[in-house]
Amino acid sequence: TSSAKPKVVFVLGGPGAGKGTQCSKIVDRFLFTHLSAGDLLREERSREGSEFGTLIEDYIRNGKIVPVDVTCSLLENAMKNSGKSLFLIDGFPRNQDNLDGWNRRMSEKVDMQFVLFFDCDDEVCVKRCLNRGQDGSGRSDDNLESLKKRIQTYNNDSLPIIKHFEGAGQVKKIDASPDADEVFSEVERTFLSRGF
Ligand code: UP5
Ligand code: MG
Repeated sequence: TSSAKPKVVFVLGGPGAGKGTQCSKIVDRFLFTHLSAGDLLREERSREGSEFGTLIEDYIRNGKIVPVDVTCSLLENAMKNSGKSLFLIDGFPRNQDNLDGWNRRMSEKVDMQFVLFFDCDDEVCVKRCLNRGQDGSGRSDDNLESLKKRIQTYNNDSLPIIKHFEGAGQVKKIDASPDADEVFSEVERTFLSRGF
């Protein structure tokens, strides 16, 4: 039956909008498992014997979006291996290729609940990522050159996907510019009101 399918919430928003920060707060408060597509790609990049390591590093450094089959396989495996059934999918789908691949491979296997969209000005996003880089994130894309490309990719490729979900009435938009606790209070209300 459909109720036996895993439930998925897509968590979207610009680079540095606070997707990861809010997802860890959601996990502390609700019964969700957090799967960050970016984290899974960074893990795969450094996995010994991975055939995708070089490709992933090139895409990430240049703010380009990795071909969907790579990302979708990582997400599907992570879902299976977790043994869990309630997922936050953070940072995916972020372009049409991602959405098409997901629809082809996964949409029948899960129940997508809604899209949590963290809305934040580009300047705030860039500043947060640069600060994180200066604090020693170790991320090869937390520099101004990569960030310009990440923001451009977000505006050109990812926002249209969010618009697509908005048109289908599936988006809960949250102002991501206040401090993280204030953002979370709205996030918490959102999940509570949906019965989680
Ligand atoms: N911070 C967070 N919230 C704050 C707040 N309210 N006020 C002040 N500061 C706040 O936060 C970023 C920084 O801001 C942190 O220092 C935090 O303390 C602070 P974070 O929660 O990490 O934001 P997040 O939105 O998760 O930012 P992230 O940099 O992870 O977003 P991206 O979407 O850019 O990164 P991701 O890891 O998802 O993807 C990286 C790259 O992987 C992509 O550019 C792409 O090349 C590749 N990728 C794919 O190809 N396909 C995918 O499906 C996914 C990724
Ligand atoms: Mg993140």
